[in-house]
Amino acid sequence: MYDVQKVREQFPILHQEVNGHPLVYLDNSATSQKPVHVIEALESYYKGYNSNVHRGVHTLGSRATDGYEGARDTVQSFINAKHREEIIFTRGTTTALNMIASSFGRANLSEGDEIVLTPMEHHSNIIPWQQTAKATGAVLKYIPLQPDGTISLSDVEATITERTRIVSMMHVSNVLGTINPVKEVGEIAHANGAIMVVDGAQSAPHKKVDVQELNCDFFAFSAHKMCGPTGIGALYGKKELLEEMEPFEFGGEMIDEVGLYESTWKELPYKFEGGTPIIAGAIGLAAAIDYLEELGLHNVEAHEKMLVRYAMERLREHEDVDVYGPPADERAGILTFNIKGVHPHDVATVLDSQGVAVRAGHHCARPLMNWLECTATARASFYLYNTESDVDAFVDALVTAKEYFGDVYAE
Ligand code: 7TS
Repeated sequence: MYDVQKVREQFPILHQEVNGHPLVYLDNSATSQKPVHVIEALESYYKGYNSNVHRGVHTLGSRATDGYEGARDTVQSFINAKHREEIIFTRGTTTALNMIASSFGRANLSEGDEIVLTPMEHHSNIIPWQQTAKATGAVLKYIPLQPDGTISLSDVEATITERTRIVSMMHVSNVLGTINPVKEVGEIAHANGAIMVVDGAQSAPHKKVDVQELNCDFFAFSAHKMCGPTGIGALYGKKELLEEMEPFEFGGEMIDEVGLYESTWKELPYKFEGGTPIIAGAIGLAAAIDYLEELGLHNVEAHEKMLVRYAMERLREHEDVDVYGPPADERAGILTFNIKGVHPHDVATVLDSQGVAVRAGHHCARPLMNWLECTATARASFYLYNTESDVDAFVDALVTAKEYFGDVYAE
């Protein structure tokens, strides 16, 4: 295990007061904070070797290229991809999922083919598939949710058929914290001739991911949720699938030959990285991965499990707080809740007045909100630098919110 106080020293942003209280940052599922190691990696790139990549013979250009391509190696080993060219840098999870839906989906789906999703997906794993379904005549099917917000493999078996071409599912729910059995779902998908796409936005930052072990066909994640910068993420795809896909964006950097009427593309991974790539972002992502690996993802996962267990235990005393999703031992460090009769935006506003940052809203998961039969929820999400005293501050602030709204409603 690591020393969480030492870890906190590495995150300058955490050491401030917000509204007269020490900041308690519990909005990590939206984005995480950045350690000095990552901030310094970005600074040293911009101060010392900022240059475009893959082109010049000059020294700064070579250093930038080494940084950028080295980052690809770092991501490859982080998720244990078999080949480095299976790692495509993208703007983030959203872009990666759009690339799959567009480049793979449109080329491989026809009338009546099925795309299987779950109702707990983030909008970025629903809308691209809706668009692809409209363009190809494919149909969307949803694996139903159990009352605790999990899925059962027998429902997966019943939903996936021989007409299913694509199964796309989040690894960990950004709302309920549900951990989906994506390996087992992938086995069922493959047995029916479908591919398995995993949205790893909420898993890669928090647990060890091995794409060969999961045997998924595509895996997407974002750097900003794992101590890295915004504007970069990665798409992993099995080489044989990426090779048969058309590029998603066309222009500089991704071409081989260009004529007036016809052009050809570079080999993987470059055919998917049109334009000047996200150089600083990739360098920042690699620094974030180094940082996470030094702490150990198993330790990060265990730390967050401890926090969510403690938070759920403390909330058990409060019968007027509804917590959604599976039991503490079966979920990631995400806790979505409502105080009965109080709008979650009001809850989040009172929490903010106590220095506690949580998210309120639909969390880009409107179909899941419909399933929960509420329009919005509040959400506390933990990361490697949160502490038990953050949980205490959160619960104390909730009590303040309850008292405040109890008084308001009593008037
Ligand atoms: N998939 C999941 C499961 C997510 O949680 C998110 C972002 C995305 C995809 C999209 O990632 P992006 O980096 O491309 O934006 N989730 C959230 C959230 O829960 N609150 O703010 C963003």
